[in-house]
Amino acid sequence: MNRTFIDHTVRQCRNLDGLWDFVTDPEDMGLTQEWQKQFPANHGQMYVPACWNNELGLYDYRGAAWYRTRINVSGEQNLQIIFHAVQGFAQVYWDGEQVAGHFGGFTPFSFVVSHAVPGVHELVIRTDNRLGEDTIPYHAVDWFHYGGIIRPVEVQVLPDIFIEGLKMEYSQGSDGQLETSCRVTLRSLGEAASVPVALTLDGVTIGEQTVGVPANGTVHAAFSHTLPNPRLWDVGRPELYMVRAATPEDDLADRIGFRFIRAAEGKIYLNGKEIRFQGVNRHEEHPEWGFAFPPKLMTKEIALLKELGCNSVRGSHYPQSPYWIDLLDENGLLYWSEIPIWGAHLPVEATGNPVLEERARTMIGEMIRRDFHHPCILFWSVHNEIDTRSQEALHLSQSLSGLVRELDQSRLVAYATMHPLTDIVMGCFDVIGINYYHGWYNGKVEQFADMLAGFHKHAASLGCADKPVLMTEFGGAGIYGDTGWEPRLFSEDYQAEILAKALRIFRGDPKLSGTFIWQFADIRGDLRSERGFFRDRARSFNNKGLLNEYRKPKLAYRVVRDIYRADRYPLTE
Ligand code: ADA
Repeated sequence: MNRTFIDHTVRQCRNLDGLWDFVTDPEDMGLTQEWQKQFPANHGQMYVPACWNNELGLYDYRGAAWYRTRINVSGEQNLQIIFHAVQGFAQVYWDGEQVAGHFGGFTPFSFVVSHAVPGVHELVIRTDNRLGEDTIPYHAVDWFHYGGIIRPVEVQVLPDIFIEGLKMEYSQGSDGQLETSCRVTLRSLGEAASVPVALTLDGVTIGEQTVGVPANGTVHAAFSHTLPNPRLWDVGRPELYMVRAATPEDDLADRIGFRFIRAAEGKIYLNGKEIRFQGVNRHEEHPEWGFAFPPKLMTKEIALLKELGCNSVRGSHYPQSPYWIDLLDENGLLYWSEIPIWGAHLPVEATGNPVLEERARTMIGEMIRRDFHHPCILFWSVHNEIDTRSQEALHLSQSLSGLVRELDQSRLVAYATMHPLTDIVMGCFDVIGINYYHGWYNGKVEQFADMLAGFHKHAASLGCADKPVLMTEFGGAGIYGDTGWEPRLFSEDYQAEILAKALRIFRGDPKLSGTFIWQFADIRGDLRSERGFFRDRARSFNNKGLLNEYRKPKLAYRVVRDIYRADRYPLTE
């Protein structure tokens, strides 16, 4: 399942889940030997979607790997093949010819085969999950960098005139109604033609027009509609609508929620009501599935978040599954979405690399295009812990925040800094996130009060006192099961103590709009650092989860639950 709802009822779609032919290419011979034309006979098999690292013998394989499957086309057909996410740099071949390429691991890409002839066709993909100086993320990153086709590959049969896209925007009318405008993009794979297009909202027709589509071209059709008495989406009140475009031969549906976000005077308002965030950071990772995270476990995680008393989640640090974000929409939980510029070990000169900037701009475009209609997403965040004291970071922040504002004026532009007292980029953003680990990496947890006082002073000196600020990361490690009578480093007791003391300070600061604890669950990771204060990744995991990697609660989960559920922030229920 790619979504929690059906996005096509007319168009034929199916996922190519299952065993594909598979072979690693550690010597990088496949391109010169043209494996796309002559797949190695000694290949094995790999499940799609999956991470190859979860298979025997491939745990820490980083490099190129090749996949092959076959698609039987019965009659002449137009096909669209969608890769919902492939880790790394991917090159795609159809019957031996390259038809697509994509960089990055968490956003979809696709290609169309126009008028495929009947018979068996070969789909081959080469992907390389190595990270380097100008990859996103940079090669030093604090999670286990899996490889593979981590989300479904989908085949769709298209008519000659098909619906390529749907984008609905909306604004508040003078007396509570909504003014909606929807752009439907149609594309022709053959002759020019005129097609009738109907647009519905929850099954009610809100627009009909006949649209002329040029031969082998695309056209945008605009629909506007006033929606009286809209049911606004809100925390704990997941009011959702299905918007659907249809022609006699095709259809495309997406789900939308209507709500209004505003940042002003240091606060964040949702539908005019101040929101204070009670959140956690969530990696979409599990030791047995890697990044190929099973939908069943996502539903359990929603339950664990609501049990914890959360009203929000930060998707650290990359675009997460559409299915997951659908669940957040359906449960009235707020969401912070970001691209994976993980900057704690990113050198300043790499921050200024134009290749990195261009790749980041592409990823931002793909993230926003894919997730534009999700009401739960309030923030688009463009980088995490780059050196925001540098001119390079300022240039990158201006470029990326500017792009987000071009693409989407309905959400807040954010970032997370680990230099709150010396940051020079905060003026580019609507919301400031602070990642700081007093009580773990440095100092005592009580020092958070001074850090915040210093930050507010620094923000005011930059003319940014009116920008809302969130603690987007803080915490410490607790090894699951390590409990005792004294709060030792790495004990569950000490982890719980840090969080209880930090939350008391943060929730007492009226200038803070909320907290995202680092982190929801333990994740694999073996980032090393020579810096004395850096706590190593015991057992090759990042152990700062409130839950262990199998989603079993530590003492910290119970302590945070008592705090998050005690106050009457707008909770989900
Ligand atoms: C940083 C980073 C996280 C994680 C965390 C930690 O804040 O953003 O991804 O690495 O530190 O555990 O140290």
